[in-house]
Amino acid sequence: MISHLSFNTLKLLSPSVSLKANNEGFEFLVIEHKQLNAVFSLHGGHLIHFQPTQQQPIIWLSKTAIFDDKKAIRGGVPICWPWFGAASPELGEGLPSHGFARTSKWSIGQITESDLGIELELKLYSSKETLKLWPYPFELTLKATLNKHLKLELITENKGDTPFTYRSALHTYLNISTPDAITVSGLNEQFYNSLNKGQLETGGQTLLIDQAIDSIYKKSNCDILLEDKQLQRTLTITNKGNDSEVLWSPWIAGAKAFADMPDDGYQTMLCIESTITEKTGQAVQAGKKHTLSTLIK
Ligand code: TA6
Repeated sequence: MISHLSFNTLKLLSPSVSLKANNEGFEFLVIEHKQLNAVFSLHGGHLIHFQPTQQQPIIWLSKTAIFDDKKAIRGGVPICWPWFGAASPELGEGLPSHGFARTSKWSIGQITESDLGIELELKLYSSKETLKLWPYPFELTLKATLNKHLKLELITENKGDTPFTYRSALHTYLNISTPDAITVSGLNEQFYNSLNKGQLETGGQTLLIDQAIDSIYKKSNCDILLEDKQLQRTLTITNKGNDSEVLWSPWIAGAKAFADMPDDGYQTMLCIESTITEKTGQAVQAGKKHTLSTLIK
């Protein structure tokens, strides 16, 4: 999944965590622990690989993902924040889709490890650049708890003196064997179909993947299950702090249209995202925090 990437070690931060750089100098946290392997890009605060020991990778990464300081990396878990999709018009023109967090340089926070796994934080702070895009002081923390399971908590702290609202996605690209081997269950029956003018539609609680999908499901009141008959595994996804879940597959035409995804890339990925997509957004009072999370077991 990431064997095509090569890194040079810069610094050992903890027995299982190294700071490394690729040949272009972009920095990554590389975790090699007896329970798991994982890689985070500091560009975007972006988990690009997670594989529990003796298991198949959980997270998918495009083999043709572009690593530069402008583009969001195709695959992994992009951090869409402080908006989802297009920015609201009052914020101005020409703002990046899915917010600026996934194309910003994050810094390394706390790292703790034990025999059971790793807990680490990546941080993004408001700056004069971000204040031009979004006029609110903030502190954003991605807290990752890595063991046999993957838990990501995106903690938004309002560092200003006025409330703000945000929308967001932990835009998780999951690794699958092939679309016809998988079944998704546990979804809310109602979803907004972005491929049909955002119309509210009713679907079954179980979904087969046999065409392009871009659906914003109302929040499920139970875990979402991704069964993969060929990999002989069922992933259990528990989302908190979200108001919806997004399912996305670009399918054949979408994959072909992406320069950073192989034409057959759609066959081995499915996005199941923990999201805040309601028009009203999630309010965060001055000095307070809100957490959006996803737990994949
Ligand atoms: O989460 C689904 C979605 O909003 C789709 O509409 C599609 O745009 C996808 O995200 C990927 O967006 P990106 O900007 O990463 O190409």
